[in-house]
Amino acid sequence: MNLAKQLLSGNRLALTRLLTQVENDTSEGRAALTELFPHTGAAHLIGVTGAPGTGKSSLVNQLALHFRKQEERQVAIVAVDPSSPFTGGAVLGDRVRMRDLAGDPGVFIRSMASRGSLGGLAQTTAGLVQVFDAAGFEIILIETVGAGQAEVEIARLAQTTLVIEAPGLGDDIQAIKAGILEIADILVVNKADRPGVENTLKALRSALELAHPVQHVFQHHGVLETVEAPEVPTYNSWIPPIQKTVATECTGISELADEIARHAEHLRESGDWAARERSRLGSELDAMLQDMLVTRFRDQVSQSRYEAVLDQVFQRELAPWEAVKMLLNGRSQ
Ligand SMILES: Nc1nc2c(ncn2[C@@H]2O[C@H](COP(=O)(O)OP(=O)(O)OP(=O)(O)O)[C@@H](O)[C@H]2O)c(=O)[nH]1
Ligand SMILES: [Mg+2]
Repeated sequence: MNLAKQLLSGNRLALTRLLTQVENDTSEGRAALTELFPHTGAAHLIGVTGAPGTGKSSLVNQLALHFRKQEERQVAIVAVDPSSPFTGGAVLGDRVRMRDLAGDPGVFIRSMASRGSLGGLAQTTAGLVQVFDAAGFEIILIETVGAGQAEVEIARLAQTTLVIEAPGLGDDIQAIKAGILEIADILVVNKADRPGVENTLKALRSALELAHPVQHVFQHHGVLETVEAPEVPTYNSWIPPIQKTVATECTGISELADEIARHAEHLRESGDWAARERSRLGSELDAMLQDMLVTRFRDQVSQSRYEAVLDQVFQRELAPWEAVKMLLNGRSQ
């Protein structure tokens, strides 16, 4: 029996081995992903991102415990270790902190060292997630650090993305960079036991106001109850809620889990679940097509011919558009 079949029959050793194959992008790994693909699509993927040290791993740990104990769901955790040298020790730290979950066969934790290109990282993460999904894990938590391009790409994988903030990262949340609110479905202010929580909340609320119609946010967060109903239809809009937590004391965790469930329900009711899935698969296909076409093209055009054409462009004898046309037409020569 091949690894994919073993995995589908519930073999945990096959799971570990397959994850390694996929991480190393071996041909066996690719073949297995192809075989497993029809068995994917059932899991709820939850991305967890935020600045270093905001408590992402602690939160992921608590959420996993919650989903295990309160909802008896199978939980997988993919911790994508950042390429950042500052948090180099995080994986080990994470493992230690994850010990609450050790020995529970309903939880599987995989830390992934990031190596290679950013695009490769997103692709590898997607592969690991597919393996977990096919293996029957209902909840897949994906932890990434920061809000760079790689995190945004990885967040696109998830149906629900949590952005974690914590007080004391700077006077007024220098951590809220452009783009991070765009990927947030739920904002979490962790370390709510620390001084400065109110400032963090305030900064987040005003950032949200900029991103969404003012009345919505005020109404949603109950700051102003008497604001007139907005003209904009609300049935399809989601305002990211802000949830306070203390991961080290398990405060706010079940409320956070409720918000996650509410978001999943919203996605399903509004049709966004399917729309996101389709658009994500579309970008995956596009990326693969581009890869394949470039590889195929490179296989067919010799380096010397390519250099010769580039020379002509450099000498201004050929415009780039003409050059591309020539190279493409020359493929069959
Ligand atoms: N006071 C307080 N400390 C917390 C809380 N949550 C996490 N911490 C502590 O903050 C530190 C960092 O927590 P992690 O969970 O490793 O944070 P992280 O965001 O995963 O860190 P990186 O993966 O390195 O970016 C640890 O010492 C935690 O014990 C909290 O709610 N309150
Ligand atoms: Mg961490």
